[in-house]
Amino acid sequence: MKLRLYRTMSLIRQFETAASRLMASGELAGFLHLSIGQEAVAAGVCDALDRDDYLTTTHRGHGHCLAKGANVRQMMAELFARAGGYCGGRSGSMHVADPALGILGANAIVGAGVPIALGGAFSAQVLGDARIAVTFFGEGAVAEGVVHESFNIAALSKLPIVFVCENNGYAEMTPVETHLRAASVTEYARPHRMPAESVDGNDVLAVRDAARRAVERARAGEGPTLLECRTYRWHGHFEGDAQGYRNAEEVDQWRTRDPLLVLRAHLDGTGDQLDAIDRACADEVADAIAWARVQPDASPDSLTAHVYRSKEVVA
Ligand SMILES: Cc1ncc(C[n+]2csc(CCOP(=O)(O)OP(=O)(O)O)c2C)c(N)n1
Repeated sequence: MKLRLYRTMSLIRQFETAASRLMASGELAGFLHLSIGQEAVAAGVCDALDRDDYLTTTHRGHGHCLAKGANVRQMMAELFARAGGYCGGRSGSMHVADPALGILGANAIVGAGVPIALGGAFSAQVLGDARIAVTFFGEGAVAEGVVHESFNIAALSKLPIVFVCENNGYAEMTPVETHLRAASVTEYARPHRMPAESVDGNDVLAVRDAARRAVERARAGEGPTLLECRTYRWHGHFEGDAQGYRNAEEVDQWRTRDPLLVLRAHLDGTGDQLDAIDRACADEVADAIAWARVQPDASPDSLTAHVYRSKEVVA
């Protein structure tokens, strides 16, 4: 299990490091928000999920999708805006979806993925299937009303959902201390009588244990849990961000708590195996880039496909 968690984190690290390089060289267009440094949250939470559980994520969601099992080639092709990408090259980095894996979508509107996951949890409850929903959001989303409305509905209806706040200390350029009064996001669970936990988001084992507890509660019909994972992003808010709002010492300090190194410390004596995993993940990402590069561009003719659906009623 620990090696599996390491592999997931290594894959995310390699994928996003490559994406950063591709953006810097001008091969990728648009905005790119990376989660390098936060890999333990994606790996730990998704390890506690089943394949068809629902998931929504944010503008910083590559890691969550990969940890849920997304196809690396299709993820990369989507960043390249190719027709072979997850959404035919239309979504780019910020709106990847894969219904077959329960991934109901990444979402560039802060907080907007939360009620979508709520809908997934509601449908699971109504249909009586065993699925649960997980929604990732940043601490910046906690200032959005829709997040609190979702907490309220989930708690009242005991919906099978886990709210995962990935607290990386900044909402764009704004430090959390200046946009939230509470010392911990978990305080917002209290009025809803919703269980909450705050964990070290750079320790994948701690994240996984807390996620398992929350997932078990959801599956047992005991309702929602709020999980705060305290972590840090190494890169700017987006690639190219000048980062005038923080200093290099702060970033360096968090780099010493690299989630991959934290797990390596738990896996004493397996260095060679872990190095081999890193190499295999690098190869997988290199293969995905080579594949994406030769896919056709998304056709402008298909621009409005899937945007509007008329008449057809879903029973
Ligand atoms: C409703 C809405 N308001 C503002 C923005 C602009 N915006 C994009 S990302 C972001 C900050 C998000 O911070 P957080 O939720 O903590 O996520 P992080 O970027 O740290 O992962 C903001 C304000 C937006 N996309 N949507």
